[in-house]
Amino acid sequence: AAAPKPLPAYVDWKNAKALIVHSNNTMETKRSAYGTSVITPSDQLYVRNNLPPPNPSILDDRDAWTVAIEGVKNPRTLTVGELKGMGLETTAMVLQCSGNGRGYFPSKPSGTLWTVGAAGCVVWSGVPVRAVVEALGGVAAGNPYMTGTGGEVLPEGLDPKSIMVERSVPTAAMEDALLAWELNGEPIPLAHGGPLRLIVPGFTGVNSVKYIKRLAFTPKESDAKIMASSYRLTPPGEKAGPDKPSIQDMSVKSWINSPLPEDGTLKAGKALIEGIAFGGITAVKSVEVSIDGGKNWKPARFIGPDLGKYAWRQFVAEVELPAGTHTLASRATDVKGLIQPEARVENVRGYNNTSWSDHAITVTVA
Ligand code: MSS
Repeated sequence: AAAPKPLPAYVDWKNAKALIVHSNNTMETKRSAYGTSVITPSDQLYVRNNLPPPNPSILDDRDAWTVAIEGVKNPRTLTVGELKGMGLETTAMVLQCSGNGRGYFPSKPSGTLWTVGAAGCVVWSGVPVRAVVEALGGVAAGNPYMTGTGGEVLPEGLDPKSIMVERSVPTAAMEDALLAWELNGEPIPLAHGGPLRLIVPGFTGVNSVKYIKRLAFTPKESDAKIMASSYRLTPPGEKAGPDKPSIQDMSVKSWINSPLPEDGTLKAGKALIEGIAFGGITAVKSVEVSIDGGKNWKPARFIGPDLGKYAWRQFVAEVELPAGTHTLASRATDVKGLIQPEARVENVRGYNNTSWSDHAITVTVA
């Protein structure tokens, strides 16, 4: 087998043993590394950059970083130092790439073939966007979108719209959104968007724009490629474009982290099935497990603290495993009663895979 790729320099502080390095800009957490203590340590958290990260010197004076707030009654450019005096909130949430689970699409869509690891449950601290907006007189009329622009310096000679990271979400999402400077108790590392990141809880990762330079309330969605045609739920054979649904809020999902096939042959008898479950834009209510590929289900029990509706819950279920080969699956339900589906929704780029069947695992017991 080929030697694992080494960690790129900007993430040399990460735990290499817990990560699968796909490329310089894409690394996922190993399924076996999630543990059972709810929070994903920053050094095990996945990384996904559409562009190479900015020069680390942007962290030299974090409080001096500026963000332009537009589309409010009194637009202003604010420093991180000023934002720190405007309000404070801490939110635990699932950060998950839109393409997490893409590796289970038989069509092998273009893009990173993540399995479960482009996701983590992390804690952000920052100022609520609604507090900033209120201080600047409120959203100016006629702006149904909140548009965040990343601070990467774009390579010359290319159409900026074709590469810039700029995403629009409904203005209503500002209610729970943060302009964050802290991740899991530390200043946000460069890889995760420091010095300042827009956090949109309940939405897929791409909507939480790193190195945010501009937060604008706008009459239209951004026409940058990453908004207009990328991250769209495009049915097979059709062409991506603004008419297709944008990948935004997440829905109910779960998966098992233990036991795993790489644990080798298990001993027949009592076994504990462990995993994680989350609701996405709503809270998760319950989760069930199956040891026969989804024919029969039994309830699992949540363990650990409940960190709010945007966080994931970890679960455990005690089962009896007879000798043989078993397909273990988990299936979550959210507070609205939506059940994690058996099948993925087929789409060209392999987004939003919540299929319990795709995430099932097969173990051998003797
Ligand atoms: N931001 C910016 N500025 N840039 C880039 O590239 N990416 C995205 C987000 N944000 C970006 C941003 C994505 S796409 C994702 S996922 C996320 O981010 C990730 O995160 P981390 O921290 O993990 O790396 Mo898919 O949906």
